[in-house]
Amino acid sequence: MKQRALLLVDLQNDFCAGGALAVAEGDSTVDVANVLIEWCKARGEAVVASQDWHPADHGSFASQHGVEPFTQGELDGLPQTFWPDHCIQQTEGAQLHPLLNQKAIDAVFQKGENPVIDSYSAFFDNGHRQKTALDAWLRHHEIVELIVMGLATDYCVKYTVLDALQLGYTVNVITDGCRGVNVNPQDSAQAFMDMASEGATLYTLADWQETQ
Ligand code: VGL
Ligand code: ZN
Repeated sequence: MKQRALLLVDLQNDFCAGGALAVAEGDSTVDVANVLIEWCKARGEAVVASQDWHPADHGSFASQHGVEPFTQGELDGLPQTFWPDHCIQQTEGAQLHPLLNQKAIDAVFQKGENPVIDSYSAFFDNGHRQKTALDAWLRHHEIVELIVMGLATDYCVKYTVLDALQLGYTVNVITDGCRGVNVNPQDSAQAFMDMASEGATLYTLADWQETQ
């Protein structure tokens, strides 16, 4: 049987209620994650997570440039949205959500450590210059199909899914396990359309459980 893994994207305190870059209803994704974790574990499938993990002086932070959060600029020659300081290494905000069933996670892959470039995808930085260990880990475990959900729909989920498709994985996205930043109101809807048009299959959790 082909091997499958659940990939939980950035289910961290700073993207949830009270966090530095809180996403509306971000916390609601944790219940979906815990259901999927049980579902995957019951089938012997792997569970992995990504973690946004920035140094305090990360170049994606508006504070480093003297500009307001959510403004647009450039970083390392790439267009960049400047964010509030978030997911700083070793801080509470960078920790995975306390209600997430973390014991069940087989491996966590950190990203965004390099201060001069942002890293939305769990696989590569935004310039595709450096790769995390995630692809090698998945290949080592002969995983060819992913179930992806997490935060945020319009940034880290979207770019993780697009890279996974380019790397050749079959990708299923659980839409109600995702929430977006929505700098523009339609960003999450557009992100789901982009993922689907590149080849991802979209499911609600209920659809997924019914059809698999
Ligand atoms: C994210 C903005 C900045 C995300 C991370 O996890 O989607 N978004 N850093
Ligand atoms: Zn970040």
